[in-house]
Amino acid sequence: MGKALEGVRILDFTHVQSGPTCTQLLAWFGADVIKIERAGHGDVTRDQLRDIPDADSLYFTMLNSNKRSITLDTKHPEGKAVLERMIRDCDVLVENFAPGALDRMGFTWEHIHSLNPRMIVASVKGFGPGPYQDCKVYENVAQCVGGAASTTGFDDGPPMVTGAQIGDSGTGLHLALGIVTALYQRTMTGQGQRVLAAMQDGVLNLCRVKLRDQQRLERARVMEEYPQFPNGQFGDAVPRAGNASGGGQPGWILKCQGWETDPNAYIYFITQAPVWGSICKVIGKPEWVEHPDYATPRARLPRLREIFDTVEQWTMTKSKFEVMGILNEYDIPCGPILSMKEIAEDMSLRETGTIVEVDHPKRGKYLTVGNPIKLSDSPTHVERSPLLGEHTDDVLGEFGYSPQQIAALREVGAV
Ligand code: CAO
Repeated sequence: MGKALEGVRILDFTHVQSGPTCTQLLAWFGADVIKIERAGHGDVTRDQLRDIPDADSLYFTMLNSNKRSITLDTKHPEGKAVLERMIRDCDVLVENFAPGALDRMGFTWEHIHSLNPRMIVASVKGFGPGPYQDCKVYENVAQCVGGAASTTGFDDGPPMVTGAQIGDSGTGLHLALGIVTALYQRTMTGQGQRVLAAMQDGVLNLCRVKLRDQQRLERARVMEEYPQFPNGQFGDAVPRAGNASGGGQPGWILKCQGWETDPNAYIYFITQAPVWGSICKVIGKPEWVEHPDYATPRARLPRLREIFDTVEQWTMTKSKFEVMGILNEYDIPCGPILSMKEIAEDMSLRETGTIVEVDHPKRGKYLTVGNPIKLSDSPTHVERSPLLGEHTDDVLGEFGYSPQQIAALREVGAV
């Protein structure tokens, strides 16, 4: 079976996390992703957070599957010439350098476009055009400036960042969508274009429910589904909502059996309106079904604390998986808090290819997250990440360089 992006050639100048997430996805969909790295160093994550001496880190290997690696000094005159030749023959250039770095290398949009008018140039930057456009940005900076940190955590605590890499991997996803969209438009226009995914914008896109709430707060001064209602104070900005749900169905994290010693013995419980009767039955409160203080979602809003405390008295008598089993029988939405250990050992995720075991010549076997997007006619086979410069000779050969010419480029330090 073929792959969706077969025939698309990508020059991958990405490093760290945001850009590599994007190009890894494109590689999984069948694009030929050629990662261009600095000789001797490569992507800085190759040796960050290393768990095995001298072997590429999990940080790197889990973000660079299915790519080929070449080393090229793009500041060397002969390296520039190689890059120009590659640009003429590729479809997309992806980069997440600090602002201006590609221009400083001499590869402005105008120059790239003149070499290959069909080329799409895709960039991750911290901010879009404006006062902060020149700033370097990492994951947690993006979470802070995109509205995630101010709205995450508990009301009586400081702003908090989340473990989900919404700034980096989230922006990589946005960029990948921009690239395939530009490829689609190119089929009609024949022209490449620039694609920009700013990390602040990507995080804000994922936080749009909080911008919704900002406007609701300005109009109503309170938000009844927030834990601050009815007892706490609302200020003039969206407060941190603890574990309250971001939607219209109230939810909270509740203790389960073993919570005293197991930090993950908890379950997310949602009091979804259509199954309120079942919830009352399961937790042993049949009188709440008709009681005017509890019967409707509106009546329940000022009593959510009491309701969740009561549900918790029931969840604490069972393990989180027992609770889930019972609630599923009644179609009551819930989610056990799974530890990374439990996820890593979950065989159903292995069967779907969401978690994959890969073999690597230097590190041996390791687990990685496979393609979370499943296409019925474009299967993903996750392959290990490349060693630094592993494919330099092969790739340069494909772009017309003879072994002698490659040796000469190596001699002068261009590759
Ligand atoms: N040959 C020659 N030079 C190369 C090269 C190559 N193959 N690859 C990279 N370089 C050079 C760049 O041209 C740049 O040189 P100048 O500073 O002289 O222009 C230099 O390497 C460093 O690149 P950088 O500025 O991108 O790297 P940094 O470590 O200083 O900054 C980061 C890292 C992530 C903060 C910055 O790249 C950035 O803000 N990127 C955009 C936002 C982003 O993606 N952030 C997410 C990172 S993951 O949390």
